[in-house]
Amino acid sequence: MSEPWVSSDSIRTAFSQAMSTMYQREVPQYGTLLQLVAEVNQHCLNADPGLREALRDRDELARLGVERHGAIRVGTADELAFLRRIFALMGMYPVGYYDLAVASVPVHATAFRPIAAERLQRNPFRLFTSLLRLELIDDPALRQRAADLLARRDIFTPRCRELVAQGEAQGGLDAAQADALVSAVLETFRWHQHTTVDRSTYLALHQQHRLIADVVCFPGCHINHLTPRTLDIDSVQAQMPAFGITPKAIIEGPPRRACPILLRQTSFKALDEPVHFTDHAAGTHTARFGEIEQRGGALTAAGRALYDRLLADAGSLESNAAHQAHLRDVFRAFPDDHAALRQQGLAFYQYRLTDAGRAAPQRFHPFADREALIAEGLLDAWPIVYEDFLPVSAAGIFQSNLGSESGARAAGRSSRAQFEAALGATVNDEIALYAAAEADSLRACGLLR
Ligand code: OOG
Ligand code: NI
Repeated sequence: MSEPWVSSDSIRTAFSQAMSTMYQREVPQYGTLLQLVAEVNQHCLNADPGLREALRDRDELARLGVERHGAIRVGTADELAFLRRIFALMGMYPVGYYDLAVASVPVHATAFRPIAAERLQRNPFRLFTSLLRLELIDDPALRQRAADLLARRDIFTPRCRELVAQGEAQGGLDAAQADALVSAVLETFRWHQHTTVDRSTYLALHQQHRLIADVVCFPGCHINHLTPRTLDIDSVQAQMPAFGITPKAIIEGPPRRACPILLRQTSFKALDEPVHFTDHAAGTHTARFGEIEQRGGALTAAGRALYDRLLADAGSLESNAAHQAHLRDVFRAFPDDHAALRQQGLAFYQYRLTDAGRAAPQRFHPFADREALIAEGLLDAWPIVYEDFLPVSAAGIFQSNLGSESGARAAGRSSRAQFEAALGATVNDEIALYAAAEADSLRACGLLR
């Protein structure tokens, strides 16, 4: 029997394409960044036929050009919880908890993303979604003012609310409803030149923290960046100025490595955009930017602990060249070949039988020596791509747009339980997801019971 409903994958794809088109129109520099990334990716593929083959072999080539992620920021539990319901219809679920208060940014966050490997394969789009922590505003009058403004707004259209309820009741959306949902959601994420406050309220909130003004003073939660994937982030960073784009000072995340791990990111500075206040005063607001990312392998809890320790030891230097050189030094302590990463249990891998392996089924059993099978060409191991975010990097991205890139990365109190209460659900544990994907692949090879 054929399902009357459109698949959540195709709603997510339509949504991410519509967001990309809208954002290129709203932020023309983002279109330029996309062009630069496409050129660099093409260059990498031409220069390295082995890489092209490996990507094609894993069905990665076709999705190389599509956006990987975007980010939004909301103000209330109701907004966050309703977003969760919208994204569920698009096959995106909350994964991970990110506390940015540790970096003096008054938000905590999750990423709504596909979970199953084949869903990520169809379309990997995800949204980093932050919730403002009003309790971190110390002036009580201003905190109340912000809460009142948030209580008064509805960032979702009535049609959007209706479609989500319908989708949940039916267990899906038909083609016309899916189109209507995408259009309705765009309305929430588009840019609004007209703020909901007078100039002095904006300035007071802005002075408390620029992010608070960004979340509280608008009728929607504008998408603040989109992020394509690049095969060579160092090259894009170096070429940005020639394309009229000013990059943030340093590339966040681990250094360039033979075996890339986790996630490297850089962005261009947010634009000053004209806005209008309710008292007819005019001003500018700085929120929206463009970002690129290069993803490597997912790390186990042990690998992640090593990464966090080395990153904390390294600190961050002013110039990108000096920072990267220093990182490369510090990260000598992180093994950089796949066999070592596997044997020391630092990274997750996807296993599969080679043709020769399929011809020797007796070699595959739970006690088999995996590394020997790999060495003999019977077993293929490929790093599982890290699909999540990094709190220190996210803080660096936030801060580059708050004008304080070297801002203190002080400790604060984390409140995952409070975030989950607002969300109305628990967030998935990303490490458990990678571990399950690795275990599934081993089981399919007969290497695990
Ligand atoms: C989100 C910043 C975090 C990333 O890629 O780490 C982020 C924001 O600025 O709202 O998107
Ligand atoms: Ni981002």
